[in-house]
Amino acid sequence: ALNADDKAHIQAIWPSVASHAEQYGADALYRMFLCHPQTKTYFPNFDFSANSAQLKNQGKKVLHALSEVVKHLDHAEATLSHLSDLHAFTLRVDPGNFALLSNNILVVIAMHHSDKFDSLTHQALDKFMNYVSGVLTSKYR
Ligand code: ZNH
Repeated sequence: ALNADDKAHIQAIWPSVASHAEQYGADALYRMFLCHPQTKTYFPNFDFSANSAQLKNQGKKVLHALSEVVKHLDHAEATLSHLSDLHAFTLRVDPGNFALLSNNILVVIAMHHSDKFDSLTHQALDKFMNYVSGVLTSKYR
């Protein structure tokens, strides 16, 4: 679970991320699709080209969901309950794919904020993405 230090590191860097939600989200998805083409299968009829309107739209949704969790770090399950149902029951995304997107989100944040991305922030964000992924895949059976 996230400790007080993790939470402090996440909250310290997150405003820099949230103010570029659409761009960072779209970039992270673009890189995930590029490096792991199998993840494209969940998005039929999708425009995977860099900066496409669909990439931006989906990227913004994903990052906004993460921002909501950052606002309620002690209540992630409740905050993500609807998305947890959606991913488990409707989308049925292979749980392994969450780590792929998570890593690409970290890469994009690190590229843009290398000054703030020290090792403890890296660790905290990694734990955060693991935590969110765990909640989003908790209803699978
Ligand atoms: Zn997901 C959707 C989030 C991961 C796939 N997503 C979605 C949304 C959101 C999210 C917010 C929207 C919803 C509504 O609209 O209601 N995701 C998310 C997050 C994460 C994720 C936060 C992590 C962390 N996903 C994921 C993955 C995948 C996915 C990994 C695969 C690969 N999603 C998806 C899909 C969808 C979604 C397919 C649907 C889309 C449409 O509809 O268009």
